[in-house]
Amino acid sequence: MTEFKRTSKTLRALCVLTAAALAAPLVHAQSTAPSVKVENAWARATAPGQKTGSVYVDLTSASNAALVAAGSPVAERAELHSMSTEGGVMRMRALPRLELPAGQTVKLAPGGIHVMLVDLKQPLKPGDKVPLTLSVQSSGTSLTTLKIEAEVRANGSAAAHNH
Ligand SMILES: [Cu+2]
Repeated sequence: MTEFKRTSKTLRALCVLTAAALAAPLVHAQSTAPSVKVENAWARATAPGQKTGSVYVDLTSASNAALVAAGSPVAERAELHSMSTEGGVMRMRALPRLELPAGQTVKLAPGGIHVMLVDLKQPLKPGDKVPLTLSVQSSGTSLTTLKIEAEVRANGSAAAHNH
């Protein structure tokens, strides 16, 4: 009698453990939103009448992800662009997506990848904060929107960092 009781207790304990083990991955699956560190977000100041602006930022994703879209209330639309020099000519190309490999800091910087604000509704003045949304896709299909603010810096300080 005593022996039987002990066995059934052990079985019940095993069942509880199995249930906990099965539940754990489900809990993780619910929190797959990519965790992206956003640093050094800034936008270049624009001259009155200038229709486009550029935003730069350092992005570090904890897991493999990709930046797939951007938006800002200060412009009609925001596009992801890459810039390269081919035969002495600067070329700008639209990027459909920017890979963010796990743990790597991807820098959007002058002369390279940037978020281009197209059809600005107002000039970007030094000291202003430009709100920006970044749509990040993790390895699955889910999209997460990051809300960030880019500080507007004068052209002069940008040129100093542009080699
Ligand atoms: Cu551009």
